[in-house]
Amino acid sequence: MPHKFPNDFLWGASISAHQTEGAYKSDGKGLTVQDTRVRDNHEIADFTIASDHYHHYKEDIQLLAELGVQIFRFSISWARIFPNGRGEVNQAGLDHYQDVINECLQHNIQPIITLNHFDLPQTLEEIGGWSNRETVDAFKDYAITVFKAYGQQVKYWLTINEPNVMLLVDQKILGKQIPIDEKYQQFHHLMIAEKYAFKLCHELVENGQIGPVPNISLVYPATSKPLDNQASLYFNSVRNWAYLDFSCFGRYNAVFSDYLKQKGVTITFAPGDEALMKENFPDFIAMNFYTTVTVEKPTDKNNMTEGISDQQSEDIMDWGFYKGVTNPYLKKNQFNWTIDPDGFKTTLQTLYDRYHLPIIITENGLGAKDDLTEDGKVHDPYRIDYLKQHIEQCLEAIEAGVDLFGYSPWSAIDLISVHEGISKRYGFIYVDRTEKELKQLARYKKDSFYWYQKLIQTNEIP
Ligand code: BGP
Repeated sequence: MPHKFPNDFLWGASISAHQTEGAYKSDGKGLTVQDTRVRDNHEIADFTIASDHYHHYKEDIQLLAELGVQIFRFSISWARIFPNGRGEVNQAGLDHYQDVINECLQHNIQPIITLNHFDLPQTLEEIGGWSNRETVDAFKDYAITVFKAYGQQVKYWLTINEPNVMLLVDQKILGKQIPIDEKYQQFHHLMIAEKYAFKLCHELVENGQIGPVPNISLVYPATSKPLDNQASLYFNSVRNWAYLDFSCFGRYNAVFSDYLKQKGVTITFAPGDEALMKENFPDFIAMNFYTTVTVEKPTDKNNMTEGISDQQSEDIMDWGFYKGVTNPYLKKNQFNWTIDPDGFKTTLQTLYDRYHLPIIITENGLGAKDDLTEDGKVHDPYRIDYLKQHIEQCLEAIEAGVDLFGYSPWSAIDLISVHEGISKRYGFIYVDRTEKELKQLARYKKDSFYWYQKLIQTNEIP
C-alpha cells in the first residue's frame, strides 16, 4: 500500500468568527460574551478588530483556494443573525454568511460550519447564558434559521465548539468562574442543545451531516501505580468521554456520574430530555487535538490550589481525583503545551474504537510567536515540523483502520488566540497587526503555507 492519503481525503483549514472577524458592531450585529469580556492579560489583542476577516473574507478565501484546500471550517456568529440572541432576524447578518458561502463554493471549497464557537450573544448571557433553559430554545430557533438558509449549499455542520473545554476554562473563555453545580447544569443544557442540532439538521438539511466538536486530550497516568491509573480514568471521563458518550451513546458516562455524585452535583433533566438524547446521534466526530495531559492521584491537600485547566497538565488540580504533572518524555511548545504526535495516533484509534464513527480533524496546529521579515516572509519551520509529525500520525491511523476522512488544521489565517491573544499565532497566512498596518491588516504567506500547499497537491507528506 502506498504511504499516501486517499484521493478523496479532505484537506482544509479552520477559523472561528470571534477570533477572526472583527467588525463587532457592523451591519446590525449584537454584542457577544467575547465582546464584553474583561481581559486580564494586556497581551490579549483587540477582538473588536481581530484579523478583520469580516471585510477581508474574499481575499482570505482566494488565498485558501491558492493553498488548495477542499474544505474551510468557520463559525457563524449567532449575534450577527439574531442580534439579541432570539427574536428578530438581522437580514444583513444572513446575507454576509451567504456571501461567504458563495465565495467558497465559487472556489470549489466546501464550507464546514460551526453553529457556535464560544460567542454566545450577550443578551442571552444576561438571562443566565447556558444556565437558563431559555438559551436552549433560542439556540433551536437560531439553528432552524441557519439550516433553512444555507442547508441546500452546506453539507457538513458542527454543533457547539468544545463544550468540554468551556467547562474547564470558563474563566478564560467567558471571563468568569461558574459554581460547580451550575457549571454541570450548563453542560447538560449544551448537550441538549446539541441533540436538538442533530435532530434539526437531519430534518431540515437534505443529505446534511452533523457532528460534535470535542477537544480531546488523552490523559496518561503519571506512573504504573494503580491509583495514578485511577486518576487518569477520572480525568479522561470528565475531560473527554462525558461529552462524547452523551453525544454518541445518549447517556452520561458512569465514571463521570460518580464524579458528580462525589462532588454533590445533581443535574436536572426537563421532560423530553431522555427521549431526545436517546434518539438523536451524530454522523461523524469532528475532533480538535493539540496535546495530551498526565495526571497522578493527589496525596497532599496542602500542596494543592483547587483549579483546572484544559491543555497544560501542571494546572490541573482536583482534590480526591487527579493532579496534573509534567510528562518527562514529551517536549513542549513556547506556551508550555506538550507536543505528542504518538499520542495523537493513540487518540484517533481510541476514539474510533469507542464510537465507530468517521472522524475529521477540525483543529490541530502549533501556536507560536512568528516574525515577519522586512521582505514580507515568515519562516516557521517549527510549525511545519509540528504539522508534519501530526499528519504522519493521521496517515498511520488510517493505515491502522481508523476512518479518518479529513484534516482541517488550526488555523487558516492568524487569529486571536483564546489564551494568549495575537502574541500566539497559528495561521498559514500571517496577518500584520502592527499599529501602522492596523487599518490594512495585510496578509503574507508563511513558509508553512507553501509546505501545506505541496502536501495537498500530492497527498504525500513533503
Ligand atoms: C481550541 C479552540 C480554539 C483555539 C484553540 C487554541 O480549544 O477551539 O478557538 O483558540 O483551542 O487555543 P489558544 O487560542 O488558546 O492557543
